[in-house]
Amino acid sequence: MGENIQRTMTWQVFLFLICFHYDAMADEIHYSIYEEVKQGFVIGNVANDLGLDSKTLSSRKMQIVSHTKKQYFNVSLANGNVYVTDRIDREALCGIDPSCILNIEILVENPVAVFHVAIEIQDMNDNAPVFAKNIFEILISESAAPGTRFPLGNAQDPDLSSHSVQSYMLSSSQQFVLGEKISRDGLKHPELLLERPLDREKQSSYNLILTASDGGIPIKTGTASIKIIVQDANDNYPVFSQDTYQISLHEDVPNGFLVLHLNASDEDEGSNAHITYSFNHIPENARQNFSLDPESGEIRSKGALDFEVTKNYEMTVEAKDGGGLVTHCRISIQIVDVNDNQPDIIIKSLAISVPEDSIPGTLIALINVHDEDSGSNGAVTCQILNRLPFDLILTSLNYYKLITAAPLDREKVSEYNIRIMAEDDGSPSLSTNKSIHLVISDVNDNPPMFHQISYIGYIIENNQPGASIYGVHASDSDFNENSRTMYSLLNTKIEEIPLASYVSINSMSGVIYAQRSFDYEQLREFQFQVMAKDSGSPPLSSNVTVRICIIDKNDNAPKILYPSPDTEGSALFEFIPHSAEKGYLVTKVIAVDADSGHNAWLSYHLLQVPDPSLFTIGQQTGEIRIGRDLPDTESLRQKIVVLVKDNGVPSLSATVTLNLVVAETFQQFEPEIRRQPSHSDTASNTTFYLVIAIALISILFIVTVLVTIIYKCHKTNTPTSFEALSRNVYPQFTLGCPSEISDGSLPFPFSYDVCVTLDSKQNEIAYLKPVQNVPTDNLIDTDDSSNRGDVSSSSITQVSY
Ligand SMILES: *[C@@H]1O[C@H](CO)[C@@H](O)[C@H](O)[C@H]1NC(C)=O
Ligand SMILES: *[C@@H]1O[C@H](CO)[C@@H](O)[C@H](O)[C@H]1NC(C)=O
Ligand SMILES: *[C@@H]1O[C@H](CO)[C@@H](O)[C@H](O)[C@H]1NC(C)=O
Ligand SMILES: *[C@@H]1O[C@H](CO)[C@@H](O)[C@H](O)[C@H]1NC(C)=O
Ligand SMILES: CC(=O)N[C@H]1CO[C@H](CO)[C@@H](O)[C@@H]1O
Repeated sequence: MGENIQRTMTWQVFLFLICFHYDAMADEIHYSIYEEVKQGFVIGNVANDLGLDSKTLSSRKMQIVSHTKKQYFNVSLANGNVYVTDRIDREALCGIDPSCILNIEILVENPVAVFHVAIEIQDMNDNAPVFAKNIFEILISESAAPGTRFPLGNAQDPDLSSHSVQSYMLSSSQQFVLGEKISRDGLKHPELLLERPLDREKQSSYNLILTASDGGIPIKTGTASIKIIVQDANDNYPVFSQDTYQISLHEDVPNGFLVLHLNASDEDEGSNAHITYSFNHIPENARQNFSLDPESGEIRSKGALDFEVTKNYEMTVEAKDGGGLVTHCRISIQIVDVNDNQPDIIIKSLAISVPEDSIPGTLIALINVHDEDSGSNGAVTCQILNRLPFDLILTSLNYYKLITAAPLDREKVSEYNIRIMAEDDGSPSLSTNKSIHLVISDVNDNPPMFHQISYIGYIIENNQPGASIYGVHASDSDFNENSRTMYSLLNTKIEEIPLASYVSINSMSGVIYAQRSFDYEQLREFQFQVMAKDSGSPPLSSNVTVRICIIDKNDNAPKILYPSPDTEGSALFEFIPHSAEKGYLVTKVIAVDADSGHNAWLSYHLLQVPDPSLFTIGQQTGEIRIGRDLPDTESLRQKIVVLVKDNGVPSLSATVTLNLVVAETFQQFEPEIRRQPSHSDTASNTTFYLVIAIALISILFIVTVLVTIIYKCHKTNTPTSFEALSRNVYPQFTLGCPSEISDGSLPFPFSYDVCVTLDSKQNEIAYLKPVQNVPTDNLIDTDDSSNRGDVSSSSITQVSY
């Protein structure tokens, strides 16, 4: 059939459907129905349309023969209606074929006839557009340029032409619009069109809805969601939180101290955001003292920091992400001073010693104090710790002068340890101590000093020339040469004889030697000056008086003055009158001894006497008296010998012979005298004058002695020695020699002061008096050491006449 015919037929069926018109001109019946009509829908009445009698339909066994598997139609034998028995889906039967016709045959018997019926199935919009997937995922790099297109999947609609997909729509988005591409076969393909640039860091994904619509009435739509994932591009630099980091760091931070934790951020992701750190520009000293962890970005201190060496460090750190983008930051580390340095004391110049006569203010040392720290940690003050006669004076910044503050005296303190402390102002403050040892050098400011104001030395007479008498000693508190003492005698004269002929002195030891043998009876004492002079420059000296006392020795025998021993031979006659009674003083023997003390203490004894009872002699007085009444003999001539001895050890003695004549008158015994042989007249004349002279001299002597004794006794009477004793006043050692030292038997320490008078009634008066003991230690041990024993066992007796 041609196209025209087909169109005509379509028209006819259409008309038929409206007016159930049967086209008799053809033996083929056309029906047209919409798909998806409900069961029981009456398509048409074939009996009428075929011109068959409806009453005969069942008898003629009318039936439908269908070639499809499924039976979509049946026919009613009662009235000839054709019904739809099953759902008819045009898309299932015919797909996208635009014309869909089901051919069935109607069979009748009696007579057998076959009628062809064509049933055209009309399309209805029963399908919505459908996308292949519910969710489309699209990965787009954020660096994609605007205008880039990304194809989306098509939606499918099995309905025909206008009932199929007509248009697409995209949910609104700033970045994306819907574009479409029409393929050669005329199909519309939706596309995603990037309108604005993407930034993953702002929005990393988008969710859009794509809607497909068909052309039916009502329109049916299908949707799919589109998930757009923005893929990262390394478009971000690492960023530090600051461009410059200012850090203050105490210099005493421990090794490994976390100085700074760098945390650069990178908005990219993955390796593009993986940052590693490194030093970009760093001076060598900072590299030694700081370490940087490339991964964590931690800057830590390394080793010991020292403000005094480096005060600040500058460095640049770079952060680099995995994509190679780099950012720098600057780090400035200020080291903060900590009081970790002790002050230093430097002695710039030091006098090892200063003379003791330095005036106050003399410079001893120049001291420099120094502290490595800064600020108050380095401000140092200096002081002397111990109390000494020194001062510290600040002269200029950090320089001190150590000067003397008071007069010095080497003899009191010969050296000083000056302890100086320097202390800084930090908190806590640190200090340093230093000792300066200062020696005070000697100046000859002390003369040699004798230990006593004066000295007394003793020597026993008749000494050996050259014997040592005594030693003086002076000490000098200065040092060395200034204390080396030399002794010398000051030149004086003793009784017109130079001192040098008496004594000499050892200039080194101060021992005084006798230069001659002394005689107590000539010289009892003498004194001179000894000078001790040191060897300083100028030398200093001091003088002392030395008195040498010569000690008596019993070297003189008593000398009988009366009766004169010169007339020995023609012995002296003493006349005793007959009338003399018992106790009559016949005569008095007078003797003297040149020695003194015991050595001069004389006693008188009758040595030879014919009748011992007739005469007695006073032992001390030497008075010869008549012991009993004289016998009545006419005349009596007696010759007696008197012994005078002193008390020395050994004692010395002298004798004198006396002729005693008892007569009535002098004439009576004159012949006795005449009987004496005479040498000549002239000789007897001379003897006579001599006797007169001696008698005169004796009287003169007796008078003198008497006067002297009376005077002396009167004087010694005044200070009673018992008084002195009871007051416990011992006489001080005075510069006086005892008159005599001998080993008599008088009890020590008292001595007798004996007054002898010619007057027998006055007798002997003795006073006890404390003795001036001879200091035996004043006697120097000498060659003739026997002297010492003599002296030490001696006591002193002072005897005056
Ligand atoms: C035709 O089919 C309809 C529906 O299935 C049914 O109701 C009817 O009885 C059938 N008629 C005949 C003659 O088979
Ligand atoms: C670095 O900074 C980021 C964001 O500021 C933070 O999440 C992270 O914990 C920091 N890292 C360290 C080690 O401080
Ligand atoms: C220095 O001496 C003072 C006083 O005796 C003392 O307090 C200080 O600790 C000393 N300093 C040192 C470093 O020994
Ligand atoms: C000691 O005596 C000498 C001589 O007389 C004299 O020059 C000197 O000054 C005296 N010294 C003293 C300390 O008196
Ligand atoms: C490793 C080390 O300690 N290096 C130096 C650190 O800084 C001080 C003072 O600046 C130097 O003395 C060290 O040598």
